[in-house]
Amino acid sequence: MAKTRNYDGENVRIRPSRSSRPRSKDRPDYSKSVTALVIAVDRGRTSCLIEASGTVVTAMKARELGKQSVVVGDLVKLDGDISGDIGTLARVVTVAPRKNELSRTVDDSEKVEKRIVANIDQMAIVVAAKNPEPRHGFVDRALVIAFDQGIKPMLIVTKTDLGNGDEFLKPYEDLEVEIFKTKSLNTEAKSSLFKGDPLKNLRAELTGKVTVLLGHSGVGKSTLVNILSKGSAREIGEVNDVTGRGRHTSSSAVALELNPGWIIDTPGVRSFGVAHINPERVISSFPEFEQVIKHCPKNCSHDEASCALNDANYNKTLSDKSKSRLESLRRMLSAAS
Ligand SMILES: Nc1nc2c(ncn2[C@@H]2O[C@H](COP(=O)(O)OP(=O)(O)OP(=O)(O)O)[C@@H](O)[C@H]2O)c(=O)[nH]1
Ligand SMILES: [Mg+2]
Repeated sequence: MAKTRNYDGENVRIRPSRSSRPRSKDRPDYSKSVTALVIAVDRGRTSCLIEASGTVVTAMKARELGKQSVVVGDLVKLDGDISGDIGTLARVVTVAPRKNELSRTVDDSEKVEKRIVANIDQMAIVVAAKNPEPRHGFVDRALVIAFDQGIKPMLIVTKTDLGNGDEFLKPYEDLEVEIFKTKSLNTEAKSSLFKGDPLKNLRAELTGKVTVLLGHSGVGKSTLVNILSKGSAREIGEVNDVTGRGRHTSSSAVALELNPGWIIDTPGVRSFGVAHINPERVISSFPEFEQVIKHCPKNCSHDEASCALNDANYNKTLSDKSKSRLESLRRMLSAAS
């Protein structure tokens, strides 16, 4: 075990209080610690993959990290027992700066946000064509977050054996967001209806990337990852017949290997935190409107009558596609406010 704390000997029962912790110049040297990828977090325990050796190590956050969160997708440094043997516990001693992160709101007042994943390349927003019913509000909020964080979004419509989802998808057709449809995933493995690989296009899009699946409970995220990732056995839950809602079967996020690439299954989210969205970053995903927005009043929210985007003459010049995209942009900006 690396030499980390000289006060933690077997005979010492009382740990020094926080205030008497060693000052930074005396802190342990972590330069020899090992880099790992966090692939699961469950009640304070993290599963970390040491990519160089393929070992999965269970670790706890070191006290020195304080309030710093450790989430799936984080690149961390591990110290202590990194053998990965059953019963051993390593320590997460540092978390590398994140390129992006997603959080969900914990309570209905939407004040408390809990980080769920970090360092992702793509966001797959999963809705079911039916059971549970898809909701535009959810998709719009997820899209806003993706655009704000610079994460490529895509839409996956599951359960298209129960409905085609076309009506629901209309507002997203002109967004240049890829849409994938899946059906009868729950019976696919047994069904002889499926010749070849019905998920071929989706697999191609996911290969070599880190993709997070986000969606309401019961839309079929875990069902999907079980098919996409060999060796995954995520538990699957029924949708309640009376309420039409899922049962929140998955309780924590888990990254599963795609070889190459990762897919992250998350628990069904009710809502996202959109409090810190930067409208300018969202608009930058719609470059055709950047020019006209320069004529907006100072500090324009782009959700007000005097916004340049509302100019009647300007709107007359727009193609049908641009009109539809502008409508989407507006919906997203108001979803974020
Ligand atoms: N008809 C139909 N049912 C499906 C399909 N995919 C999944 N299901 C069913 O939908 C239900 C919910 O699936 P899960 O995979 O547990 O859903 P989830 O999104 O992981 O839910 P949470 O973990 O609660 O967030 C299960 O009964 C699945 O069998 C599909 O393509 N068609
Ligand atoms: Mg699940």
